[in-house]
Amino acid sequence: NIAKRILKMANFLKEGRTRPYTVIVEGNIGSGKTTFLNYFNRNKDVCVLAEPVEMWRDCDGYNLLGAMYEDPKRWSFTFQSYVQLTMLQQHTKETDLPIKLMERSIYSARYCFVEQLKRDKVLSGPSESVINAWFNWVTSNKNLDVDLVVYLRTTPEVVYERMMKRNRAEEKSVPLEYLKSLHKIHEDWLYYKTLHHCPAPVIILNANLDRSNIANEYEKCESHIFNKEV
Ligand code: DGT
Repeated sequence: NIAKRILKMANFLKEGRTRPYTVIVEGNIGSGKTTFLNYFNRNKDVCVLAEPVEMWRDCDGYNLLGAMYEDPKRWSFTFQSYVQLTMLQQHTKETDLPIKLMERSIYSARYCFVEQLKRDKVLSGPSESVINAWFNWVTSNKNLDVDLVVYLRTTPEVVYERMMKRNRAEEKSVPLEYLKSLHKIHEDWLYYKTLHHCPAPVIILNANLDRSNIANEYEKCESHIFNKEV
């Protein structure tokens, strides 16, 4: 075990990395990203960055997540701008640990959610252009590279049931149709790779499994994360 650790560190130093080996965890709403992160939280080599949902619920006292679901036409641009900022903060957050594990990314915010808002004609043309201009600038001028994508693949009906069960106040009115549509976008982006650009190699896990059976699936990607190879 110690030898493995030393080897890993040596590889890390050899690569002369200026940033940690970065893994992003993607998947539909309710696909189990938080559970996945918690599983790896116990490892002392991993800096785990959960999604800043709490910040979205309280930006100077404003619940932007709630506002976005209540009146998407009015608030999606505001919400998306803040999501993009908080994701940028996560991507650029410094750590001395060799591995960084992030819940979602600036990429899924743009490639999945902004895409969805565009398809639903919720974002106006000018609003979309401003979001895109920011996205294009930061992704070209800052190092937001990732090394691995873990795609928690689910079916919309399963995640809809989970979402209803967890009963987050803001998500009460989210229909199954929305999850179906987001599912398709995730599939096209990370499974079929026909939509936008995939920022790193992808590992696909069956995240329909319930909590008692999911550990085996998680173990599948443990070696990819810790040996840092795909
Ligand atoms: P998990 O652990 O897989 O159950 O993850 P969730 O469902 O807690 O996390 P996530 O990112 O799928 O979604 C949290 C809430 O925030 C959910 O209502 C969707 C929403 N959300 C996340 N990112 C964006 C975004 O960029 N745009 C929009 N419109 N909504 C977003």
